Amino acid sequence: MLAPAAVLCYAMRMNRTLDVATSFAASAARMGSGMQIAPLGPRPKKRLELYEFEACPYCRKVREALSALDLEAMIYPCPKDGPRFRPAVIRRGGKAQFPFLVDPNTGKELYESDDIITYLFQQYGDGRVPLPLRLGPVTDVTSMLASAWRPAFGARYRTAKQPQKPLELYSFEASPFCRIVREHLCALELPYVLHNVAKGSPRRDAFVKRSGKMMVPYLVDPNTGTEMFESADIVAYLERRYAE
Ligand SMILES: N[C@@H](CCC(=O)N[C@@H](CS)C(=O)NCC(=O)O)C(=O)O
Repeated sequence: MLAPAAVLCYAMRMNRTLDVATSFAASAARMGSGMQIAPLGPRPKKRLELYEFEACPYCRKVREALSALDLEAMIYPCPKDGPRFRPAVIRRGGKAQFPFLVDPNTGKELYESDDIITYLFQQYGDGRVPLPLRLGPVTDVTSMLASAWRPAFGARYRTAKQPQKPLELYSFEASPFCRIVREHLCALELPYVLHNVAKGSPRRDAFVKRSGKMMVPYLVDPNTGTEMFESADIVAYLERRYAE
């Protein structure tokens, strides 16, 4: 017998409205955390690196912090059974636990979402962690609820061709449309530069100059010269170009 979660996932693949609605529900569970920037501190010279997977509620908390702090990151997706970046985390940190943050500016390598979040706000914010990220069990439970709306997406590896150069995604964590794209990047284990452009981001002007309008998700694939808006089109492109 099919589990209810599997039935829901199958229905979502068939129905774009349901797909978007559940992604909205995931963002709503976190009350829009990761939509707006927080007070910013010093900017890192080198890009941060985050090993994570989309369905992991602890990883979501860290991605919300990156959006709030207007930080770019090199994202190494680590879906279950992923052959590339999971082993890299074990080699580097000693265990398969996610999220795992590497900050090449300070040499810090951290597990534990709360430790990572505190570190990021101390280093790159004003030291104060925003309320939605410092409510302990409430933060964790709402982040789990967000994942629960889309249980099977962005969790498991699907065989894919690897790009020579990492892709780039303009996004912010609370956007339900960005989530749909991140789920596919994650399942296909495609590494990407995450450009956060949450509301209030000083990067928005440069983004609009490049893309022509303020809308996310926006995917750049330097391997093919492709640049595109629209989550459904981006997903179709990723499937066509990289899924095997
Ligand atoms: N207390 C840790 C919990 C992290 C955690 O349990 N992560 C899960 C994913 S949600 C994990 O790494 N599981 C091992 C795996 O996916 O193989 C934190 O807040 O970072």
